[in-house]
Amino acid sequence: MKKDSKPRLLLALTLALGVVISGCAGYGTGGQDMGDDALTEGARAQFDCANRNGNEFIESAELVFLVQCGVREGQRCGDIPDEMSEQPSSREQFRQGRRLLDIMDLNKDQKISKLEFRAFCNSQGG
Ligand SMILES: [Ca+2]
Ligand SMILES: [Ca+2]
Repeated sequence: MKKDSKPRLLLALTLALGVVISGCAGYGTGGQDMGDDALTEGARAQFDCANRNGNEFIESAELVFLVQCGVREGQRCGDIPDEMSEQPSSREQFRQGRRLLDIMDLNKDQKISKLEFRAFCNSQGG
């Protein structure tokens, strides 16, 4: 459920990268998530919550999850709602998601990286 398609090239790349990374960072959780250090615990939880396919980005298809995971314009990062019951309508979630992409997507590649998410969280004061 994690990795999708594009097997070989990606695998080769990952392996090559892994060699480089394990060379200079022989510690940590052994995950592929470099850059996690950049996020506070709560913000990271929200990022992971929305990042359904487990890659390094929140893509446009995942924007509604970002909203469902409690990310709001003008609110501090880190609060995942306990219940999903008090969610805006799906149309509203979609609208807010697009708005969040607008705000966060600094390099305009239509997806939100962890760094962009961190920048957003910092600007929200948390
Ligand atoms: Ca993703
Ligand atoms: Ca981006």
